[in-house]
Amino acid sequence: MIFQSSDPEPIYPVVDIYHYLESNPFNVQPGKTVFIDPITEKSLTFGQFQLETKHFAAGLQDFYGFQPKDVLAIFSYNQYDFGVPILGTLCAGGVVTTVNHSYTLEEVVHQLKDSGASFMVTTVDLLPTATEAAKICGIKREHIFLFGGKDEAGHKAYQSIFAKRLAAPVKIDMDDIAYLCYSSGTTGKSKGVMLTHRNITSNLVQIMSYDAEVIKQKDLVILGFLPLYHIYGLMNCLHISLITGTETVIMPKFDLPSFLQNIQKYRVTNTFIVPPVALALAKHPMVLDFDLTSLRHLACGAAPLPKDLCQRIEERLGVYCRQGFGMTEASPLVACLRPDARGPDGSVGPLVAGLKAKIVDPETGKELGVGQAGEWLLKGPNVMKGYLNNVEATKITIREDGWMHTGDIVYVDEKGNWFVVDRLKELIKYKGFQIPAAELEALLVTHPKVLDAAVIPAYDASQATEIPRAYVVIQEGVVQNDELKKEIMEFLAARVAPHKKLRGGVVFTKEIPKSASGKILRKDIVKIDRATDSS
Ligand code: 4UU
Repeated sequence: MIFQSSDPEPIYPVVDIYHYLESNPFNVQPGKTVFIDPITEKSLTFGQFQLETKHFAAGLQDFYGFQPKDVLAIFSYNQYDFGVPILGTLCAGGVVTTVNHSYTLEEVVHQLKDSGASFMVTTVDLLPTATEAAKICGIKREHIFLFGGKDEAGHKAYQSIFAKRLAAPVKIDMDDIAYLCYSSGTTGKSKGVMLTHRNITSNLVQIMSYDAEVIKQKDLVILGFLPLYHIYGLMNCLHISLITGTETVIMPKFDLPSFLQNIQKYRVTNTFIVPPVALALAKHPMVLDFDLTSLRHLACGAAPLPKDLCQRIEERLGVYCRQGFGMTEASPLVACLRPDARGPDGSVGPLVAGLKAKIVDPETGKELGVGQAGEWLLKGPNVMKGYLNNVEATKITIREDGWMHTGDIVYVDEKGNWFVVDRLKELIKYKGFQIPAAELEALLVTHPKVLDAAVIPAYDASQATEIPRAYVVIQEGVVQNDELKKEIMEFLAARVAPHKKLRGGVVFTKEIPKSASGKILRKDIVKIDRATDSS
């Protein structure tokens, strides 16, 4: 049985991302502010944004020989002008890969190498990691530019390479890659998700078609604190802002007091949150110290939202918080509750228009119907082209029949509202950030005292988030005590970005259960863990 939205199939753009975004708001309101830095109060209007992207694109071409399909990496925390080098690169026919700014050297190297990046924009404080990684990956020193507006430490600000001329249009095919966002998908290490111009522009139209009621309101202000390197922030706090002409306040990173202060100061109407922020809005006493009456629209996604939180937020703030479901591989929005109609508690809402879905039994592949839980399969113009340089992983995820396997277990009710009940894939989500279990396992077994390891999601209700917990088999004769647990946690912490730390702790075990083919039987460990977890 194939499920789809009851809304008509949207009319998709047939122009590349840059020209699609440019076709709408820039020319209409060139003087309107689009991005604001709440700390320095620096801002960009649409007109400035449009000019700067084109000067940057021309600078890349004229002074650095930038060619279509060249890859530029953005390795930075949020900046109010984050979008300039990104859209500039797309305008020049290039590809953008966005790198998590908290990554370790090894993690950055993995992404730069894998994506084939030959240019980078970063910040002064990230330069030690950026330059070291660039050296290892063969990226020229002079190809590393800076955010912050100043030439520093021998590197040019990206504004310093602006050409006098504006870039001329480059021929771009709709199926050319625009973004390489990294995701672990259903299994293994993080992989380059190839998102094309068609994927992104289609999802923009899909989002806008169900959110038409919201977009019509011309006086909106978005607060963007989600990391812009991740597809959730990249789409909602950058592309949507540009296409809808919405003023957007870009926070460098999240902290609760600044978040609340910014809503009050800028009379923010819309913000996109993750479950731990929903928890704070529902329960934290500090929330009541601020005037949040400007808020009209709250959307929450990236990880499961505990059921009662939306109701508590509405009781407290008078704002309906609707849940959405996205994934990098779907560019990203798959389903979301409507702004104008209440969905059932705990649901991620109906599918976006133009996206088809099936539910299949993960064991037998048999198609299931309404009310039956199984793996969510998707097909539509927003589904990725595949994983870069990884035919195997692509084949496992997008099967021959064209259906993409999400690795999520869901069911749908008779009204077309979807519910996520479990995750089949290895992925663990800490506050919405991806933690590939296989990556941590591979590192753990390099510890001299660890024989074998499996990492599973535990849950921390006090923060409304999953946390990774390691089950480890220790070498014979080694004393197993709290000291050793600490040693293993510190060993891992020194090798991964902070969000991947073993916050769920270490559990000693005699054996890691595995299938005949050697696959870790994670579900069996999770079952034991849930039965014994007293935390
Ligand atoms: C249970 O998390 C994202 C994208 C999130 C997003 C984007 C645009 C949310 C709303 C929006 O408007 O992408 P990834 O690739 O980091 O992680 C994808 C995985 C999913 O497969 C699922 O396992 O994150 C999990 N996930 C959720 N799980 C995402 N949203 C939800 C959710 N409930 N609401």
